[in-house]
Amino acid sequence: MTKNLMATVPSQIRAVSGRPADASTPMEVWQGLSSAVVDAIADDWYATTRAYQAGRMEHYFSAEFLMGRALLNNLTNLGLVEEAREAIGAFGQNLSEILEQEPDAALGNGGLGRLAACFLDSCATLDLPVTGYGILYRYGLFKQLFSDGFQTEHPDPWMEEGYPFVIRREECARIVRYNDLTVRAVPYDMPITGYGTRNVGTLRLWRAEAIEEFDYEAFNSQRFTDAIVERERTADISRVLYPNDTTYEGKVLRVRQQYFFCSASLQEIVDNYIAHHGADLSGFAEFNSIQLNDTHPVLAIPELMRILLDEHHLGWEQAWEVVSRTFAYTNHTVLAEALETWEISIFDKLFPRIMEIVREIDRRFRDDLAARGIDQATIDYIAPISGGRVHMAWIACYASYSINGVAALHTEILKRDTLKEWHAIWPERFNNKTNGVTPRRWLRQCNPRLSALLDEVTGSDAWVRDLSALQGFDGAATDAVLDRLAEVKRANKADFADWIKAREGIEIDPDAIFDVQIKRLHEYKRQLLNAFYILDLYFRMKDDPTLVVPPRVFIFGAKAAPGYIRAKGIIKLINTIGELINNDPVISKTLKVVFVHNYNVSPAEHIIPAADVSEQISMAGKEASGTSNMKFMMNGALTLGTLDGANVEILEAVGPENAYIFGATEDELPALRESYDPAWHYENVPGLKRVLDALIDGTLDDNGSGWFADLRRSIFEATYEPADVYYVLGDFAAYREAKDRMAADYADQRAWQRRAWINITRSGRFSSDRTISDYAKVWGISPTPIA
Ligand code: DL6
Repeated sequence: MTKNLMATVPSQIRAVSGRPADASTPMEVWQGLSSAVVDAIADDWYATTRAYQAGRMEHYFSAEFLMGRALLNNLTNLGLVEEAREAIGAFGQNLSEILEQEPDAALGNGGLGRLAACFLDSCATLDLPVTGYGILYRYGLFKQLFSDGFQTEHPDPWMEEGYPFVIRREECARIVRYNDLTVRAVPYDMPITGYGTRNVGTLRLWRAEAIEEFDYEAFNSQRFTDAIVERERTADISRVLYPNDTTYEGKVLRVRQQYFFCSASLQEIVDNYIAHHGADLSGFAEFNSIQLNDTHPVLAIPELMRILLDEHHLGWEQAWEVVSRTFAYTNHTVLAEALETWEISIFDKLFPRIMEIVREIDRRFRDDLAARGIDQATIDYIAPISGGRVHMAWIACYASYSINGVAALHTEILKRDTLKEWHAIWPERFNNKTNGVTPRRWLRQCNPRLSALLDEVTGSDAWVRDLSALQGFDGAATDAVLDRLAEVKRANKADFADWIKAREGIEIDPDAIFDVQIKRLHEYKRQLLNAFYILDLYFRMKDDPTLVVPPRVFIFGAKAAPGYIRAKGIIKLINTIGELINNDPVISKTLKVVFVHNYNVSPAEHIIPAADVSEQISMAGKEASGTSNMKFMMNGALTLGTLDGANVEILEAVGPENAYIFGATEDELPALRESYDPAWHYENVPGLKRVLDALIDGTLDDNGSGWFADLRRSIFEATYEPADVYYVLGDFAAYREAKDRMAADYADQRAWQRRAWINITRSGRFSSDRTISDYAKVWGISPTPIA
């Protein structure tokens, strides 16, 4: 393979650019090198596909795959980084620069989509027969810029310049039929390499195309608009991730998207079953299982029923038996969006036959539950159809043989609360699968210095495939190793400071504490609590110039949903606090605030290896799991967090002396809330009055938007939610104490490094290899190595 790459890179570049490699642009070199990688794995990819198709397979259905960049990930997995460096160095190019040419494949929003990407990496590494199915969105998640500190959104045409890591499979195209439209679903396959294996898995992404390129007759008759209208209506289906669904038409488009990839994928899976196991579909579930990544792919349930009933003529009971042994469902949030529902009229409009099947599922469900003695109110609440809407989560719970949450606490909340009616009837379906992240991308690839240290200390790279092996090296933290660890972090921070200077124009001190909160902007994640702390610290320093404050850089990265005004208000607030602090000639010597614009997978790869502190401060009970908490831990940052999601398990793994945990717990909150009065906290908790008043007294300028006053109102006034619904003021004192203590502790660098080391060595259970090995038991699949 090595020889291959060296030999093929120049010709692949020539094929892309039409010029010799040394006269090609960096983008062309990226494309040529990427094509050479795909070429190098092509035979193994084909062999893996063949091997998997013959046996039992898992199919991972997800509306999101937040893949990030592919080239370095593949080179890392294949052990080809040095060869690639050499191959392009031969004509004067620099690998790091070439890698920066690659756009992020931002085909997801956040945690759920990135989790799907980590899972594919683990499946490939573990030789597991798993294929991902989703949509090839033409535009990834919007590009975020700041204008006067306000988020602005811009299109992200990520593959417009050509993207060698997807291969169009024209011969595998399918037809997807709606009542009002028939489209072609054309698959684009992305190879998924694993570490230390020849197996290459597949992510199959469908693109919607018109059956005919355009209406030639209309075009010839000078009706140019008519000629292209149908084509554009079809292209809309795979144009954007999560179209704005505040309008009815937007909702119709979302449902169309969901059906689109479910239908195309199922057609292929059924055809593959027939090709290998014959036309009797009653045995389908022996060879196939489908994981529903949240409710977005739940339409696959009635669609598989339709295929079995109408195209393969199984009886209802027989078809339902197959379906209910095929699907497994993961819930990713306890927030309202977990319970996705759609107006019946949308289903009637798009696919009356699917709606007919859903009605029949609903009728039988009601009979089934009544026969089990369930009361009518419960039946009405959890029925697939109620209140004129189709309830996707309820269909998923009814049809799935397995239902899981994504961290222990989250699964308990599902059983006790969100899905309690289901748990009461089918407790055996429920299980927990705590999330994990791939140590290939999130340590090996993004932190080569720490990787090299781990190789050295452990004596090999075996930890890359078995992260739990690091635990045996808890005691290896000699002074010499801790010195090296400190050097690694210092060098990563210096690199990061350069990157920030170039990207955001802000100078930061690599010796300051890098305190990081990177995640989607949502009120429950409480970026506002962090902002209040920073502002309070600023006021404390202004009031008392003798106050000893360790130098700190507060780093944020977050996109807010375009229609989520309050979240956008929090972004504006953080940027405004940043302006105030970064421009203060005295305070800016000690504090800096950096909001990394357009936060995505590749910025995370720069940020995480440089972090000292991992902010995981959601209100307890609201963050299903979190995964950045795991990435930080693996890279030696200490968690400052609430007992929420997977933080609970991180704390269990590292022990209380190696993390900073604060705030109300999930079981304390209901009682605390009963007597909770934000106004009391405002008056009595040190620091809060000044901070909250700064939102309206002219200290901070929101450019006349009124957004800061709205944030303040959300704290004091109950509207459709209770005042301060996420308990920001309630947890402020505990947060301030923990964060101040943490900053003071940082001064003892040796003790800090020792705790960082424990975080790294105990991160094994947060590898997605562990998560996927757990899922593999539910899926009933086993490793299928090709060599
Ligand atoms: O399970 C992946 C990820 C969790 O780590 C986060 O805690 C959770 O917020 C996120 N959930 C979503 C919501 N999706 N829906 N629907 O992204 O999932």
